[in-house]
Amino acid sequence: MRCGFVALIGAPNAGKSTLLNQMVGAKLSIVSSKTQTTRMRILGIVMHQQSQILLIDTPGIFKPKRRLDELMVSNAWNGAVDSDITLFILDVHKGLNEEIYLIINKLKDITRRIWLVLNKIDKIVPQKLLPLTQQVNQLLPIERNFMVSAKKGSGINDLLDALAQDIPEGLWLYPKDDLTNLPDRLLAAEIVREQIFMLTHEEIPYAVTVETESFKERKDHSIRIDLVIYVSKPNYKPIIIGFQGRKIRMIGERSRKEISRLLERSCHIFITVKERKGWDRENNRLKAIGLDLS
Ligand SMILES: Nc1nc2c(ncn2[C@@H]2O[C@H](COP(=O)(O)OP(=O)(O)OP(=O)(O)O)[C@@H](O)[C@H]2O)c(=O)[nH]1
Ligand SMILES: [Mg+2]
Repeated sequence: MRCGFVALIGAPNAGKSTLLNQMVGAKLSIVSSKTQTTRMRILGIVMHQQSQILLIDTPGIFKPKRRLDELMVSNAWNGAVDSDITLFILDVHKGLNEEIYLIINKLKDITRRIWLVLNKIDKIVPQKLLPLTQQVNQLLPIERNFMVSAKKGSGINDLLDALAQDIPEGLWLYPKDDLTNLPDRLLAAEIVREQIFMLTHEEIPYAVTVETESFKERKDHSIRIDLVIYVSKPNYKPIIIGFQGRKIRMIGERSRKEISRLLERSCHIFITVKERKGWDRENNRLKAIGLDLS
């Protein structure tokens, strides 16, 4: 029996959450085409052979500007420090840039076992992969190299086989059928936040947080979930609500379908939008989205 923590570290948008979902086989971590989608650490549990692989998806590493950003980045690095193996996820289409060099330099200090995962290989010609692998290997003590397409699912099984064989021996920490330790109320709020990332633009997704206010099972076993979307400025409220409430209805309807699928239950979703200036500096709001403030 083996059990170990494996952190997914990389730049924003590298495909970490897509990779976690693909490895777990369930949509646990939200994904969008925008950067800085993931805000907290998400645990995904994979049973592979006789191993329990505990994957930690982390926020992308970027230059923090506000307190929320700083906490996102420190939560990501803590994920790497706590892990047995760190997967360094690199978007091959973007290649190396200043942002990546900063991550590489910090990864060196963490002195953990680092595996390189070149992602989005479906987007470039195969001839470019080897030079990129060599470049990164010259800069970091990489133990193993993998080439995957998290979106298409290619290369994932090889990565899982290798992790299953290499994580430390030990008892499983979670029941073998569990997929995550995240409470359903947090997963529900994240799915609503994902819809906001998909349906709004520019600064709006970053000015928003979502919390579940109540989560109740009804007599017919369906679930009623009341959520609140906090926006940092009053003029963002009508944008989220949309003309005649169309946007918020769309957010609610799409979220309902996703949450029902994830929880395998029929769900009823009620969303309120509230202005809350400075929510991104409030400890309680930051804790509510799963960030570790210490
Ligand atoms: N073509 C292609 N697109 C991918 C692949 N993996 C991820 N993507 C896309 O890349 C974008 C970002 O994916 P995410 O999984 O949200 O990236 P992330 O690294 O978790 O991003 P942050 O949470 O912001 O740090 C999404 O539009 C994905 O669909 C891949 O293998 N191939
Ligand atoms: Mg992510």
